[in-house]
Amino acid sequence: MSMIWDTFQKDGFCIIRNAISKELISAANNAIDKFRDVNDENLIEHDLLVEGLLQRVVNLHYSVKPLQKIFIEAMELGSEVVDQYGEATLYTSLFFELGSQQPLHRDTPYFYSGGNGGYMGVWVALDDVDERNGALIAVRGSHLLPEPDLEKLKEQFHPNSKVPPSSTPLFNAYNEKLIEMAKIANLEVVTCTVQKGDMIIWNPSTLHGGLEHIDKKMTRRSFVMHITPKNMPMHHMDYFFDRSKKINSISREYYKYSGRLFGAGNVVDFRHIKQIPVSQLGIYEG
Ligand SMILES: O=C(O)CCC(=O)C(=O)O
Ligand SMILES: [Fe+2]
Repeated sequence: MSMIWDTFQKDGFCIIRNAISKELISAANNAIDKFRDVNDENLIEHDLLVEGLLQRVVNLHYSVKPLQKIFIEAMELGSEVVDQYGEATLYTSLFFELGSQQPLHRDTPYFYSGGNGGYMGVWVALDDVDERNGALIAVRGSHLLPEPDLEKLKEQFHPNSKVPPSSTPLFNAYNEKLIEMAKIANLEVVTCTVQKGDMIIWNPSTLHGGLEHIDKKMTRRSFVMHITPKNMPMHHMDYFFDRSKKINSISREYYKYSGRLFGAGNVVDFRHIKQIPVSQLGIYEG
């Protein structure tokens, strides 16, 4: 098997340099500039920018079309890793211009399929990113750490009650426990310094996060693709912390573009605050 495969298995993540063509990255950046020209006034009015920048925009690829091509190129190049459980489809995406600045975490409590192989994160840089503008960090080998005591954590935050789909205090405590375990195991925190067009793939159990975005004059345009095989059930913390719950099979709606399946939809969500239909935002080709 190749270097990419070996690194992904051993480290729990891998960086693929020059994954996406420079032309496509430019086209995506042009389309995002146009998107902002048209939509900024409305976004500012609804307080959907942070420090003048887009942050945590869910499914921007419905409106900014070159992002769909980025998915195609990324899956082609990363195929041996991303298609290992079945051909990858695009489940959801996240777009950032201001870094996520998220503490180290596993994605599994929010992307839980009941077993291995349901989900992976694929991150593409549209800007050069380093310590100044919120680089992604990942803990080498943390995908192999065992689960902390889930029952104990559950009891601590939701005694005598069910865990809701989203519980920030429980999510934070779960990750803090893992960070502690990673420290004890002496695992290395890697800062992923990347150039535009580079791509990072992570195992859902790999601890990862974003550094502080210090230099706000620099943007950190990045596109994260949350990928799953077709019709993979995806549940949140209510299932992750209760393994007795039955996971039923599902049938999702998809559309096909350039040979790959994309989860169907026609709204873009800004910061989990406001959803705006694509018909209102417009479509941008780059
Ligand atoms: O882009 C980042 O800084 C982190 C994104 C992330 O954690 C995710 O999409 O799961
Ligand atoms: Fe994450």
